[in-house]
Amino acid sequence: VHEFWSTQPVPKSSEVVVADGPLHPPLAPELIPKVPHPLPSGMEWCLVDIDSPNEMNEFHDLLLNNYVEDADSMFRFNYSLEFLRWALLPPGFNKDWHVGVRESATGKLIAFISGIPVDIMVRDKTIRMAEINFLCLHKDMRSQRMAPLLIKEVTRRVHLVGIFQAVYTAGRLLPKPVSTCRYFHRSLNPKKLMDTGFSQKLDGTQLAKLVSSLRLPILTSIPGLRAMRKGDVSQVRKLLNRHLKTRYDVLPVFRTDAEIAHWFLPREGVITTYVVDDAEAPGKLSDFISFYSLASSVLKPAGVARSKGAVRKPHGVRPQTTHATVNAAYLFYYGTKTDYGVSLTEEEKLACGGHKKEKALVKEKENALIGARLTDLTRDALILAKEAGFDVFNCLDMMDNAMFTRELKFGPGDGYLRFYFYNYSSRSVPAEKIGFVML
Ligand code: JJ1
Repeated sequence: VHEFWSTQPVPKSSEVVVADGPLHPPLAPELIPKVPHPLPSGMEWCLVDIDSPNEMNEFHDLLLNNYVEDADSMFRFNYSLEFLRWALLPPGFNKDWHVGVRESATGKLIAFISGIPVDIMVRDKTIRMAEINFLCLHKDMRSQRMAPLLIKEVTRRVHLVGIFQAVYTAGRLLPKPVSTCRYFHRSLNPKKLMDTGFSQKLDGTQLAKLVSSLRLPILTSIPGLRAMRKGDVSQVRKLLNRHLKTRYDVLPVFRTDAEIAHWFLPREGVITTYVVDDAEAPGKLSDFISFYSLASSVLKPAGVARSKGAVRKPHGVRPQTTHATVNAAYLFYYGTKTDYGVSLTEEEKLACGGHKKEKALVKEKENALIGARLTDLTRDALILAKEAGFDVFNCLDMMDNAMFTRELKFGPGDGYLRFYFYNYSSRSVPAEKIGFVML
């Protein structure tokens, strides 16, 4: 069934993985081709220079018209130029991993795939990987078996620097996910979401009820909450690495302050990070939370062409096309010290009567504290996102997110995100143990 994936080092869909490890060992250098895989005639490989405004415009355009859509083709991701620079130029990036394909005759950019380096921990092992993203083929080039060529070419370039594992996500089901996460959405602008078809149509009374049930406080509630700045970088690194390592089974390792500065220092229209600067110990951070900005274009619904003579759907079922985009904030990473030093009272220990039960009770107390804290942090993030003009706040059911989605009135979406490894077979990981966010 999978003409391409059945030739690749990934587990078969039918396979139940019982132990973790690479599917093949590192390749000897002489086995890695030194020149690109051939392309069909009329096409050629290129690099997309992320520092070139012209080339970035071409790349941005390719994504704007051809990148990921929802299942009903009502919305398409609309990554901004500044966002793409942020995503593709982290410390240690490799320009050879910003791979494009051009049409020889016209020079037009018709396909793209990228990688960035990342250290991923899978349970107790840390593995240098390529994080593969932004695979995009022009709509006119679909079903020409081009995606396998792009994947093989970026793989070759990753192999050349001695990296033999990769991580990637897709909405689609491929062989074989290490984890499946579901999207959750928290409406901040219910009227606009309804008008664009992002959420269910309601009549006036229902909408009024919904608006009132979704009302948020005007002001954030956590004392000492403020935007992150340069001086916070090294504390955020420790807070984040510790949170990820103690809570999850799949997580990135942030090795340097430069990486934290890159991924978390606020960039307008791209990434927002707030820290909690403890009033009792000024300068000592207790928590942080971050979200990134990713709009989706509202696509013209089929059969609702606005040209003259178009067949009009009856009023009421026709989504209004007055909004060009839905502005979404996506929850990125967070960290909290809230669970430090949870201990049992003497009574609780006595009632436990066993080391195992004591540990379970400590975990339970930690979870209750963390859940309450993350609820407060995320509620404040919702308030900040609404204030900043976002229409919806999105997250997945990964990390500890299920601890607050219900109380904060997130609802499940119709999209899923599956996590995959290349050349690493891993036992499956439940969504709440995934601690790695892909853009
Ligand atoms: O955004 C998504 N779904 C929306 C819109 C659905 C439109 C009809 N298909 C959705 N809306 C319901 C919102 C409602 C708000 C109030 C609370 C209850 C819910 O469900 C979905 C995610 O749910 N997005 C996509 O499908 C986009 C693609 C996702 C896969 C991404 C793959 C990335 C690969 C590269 O790394």
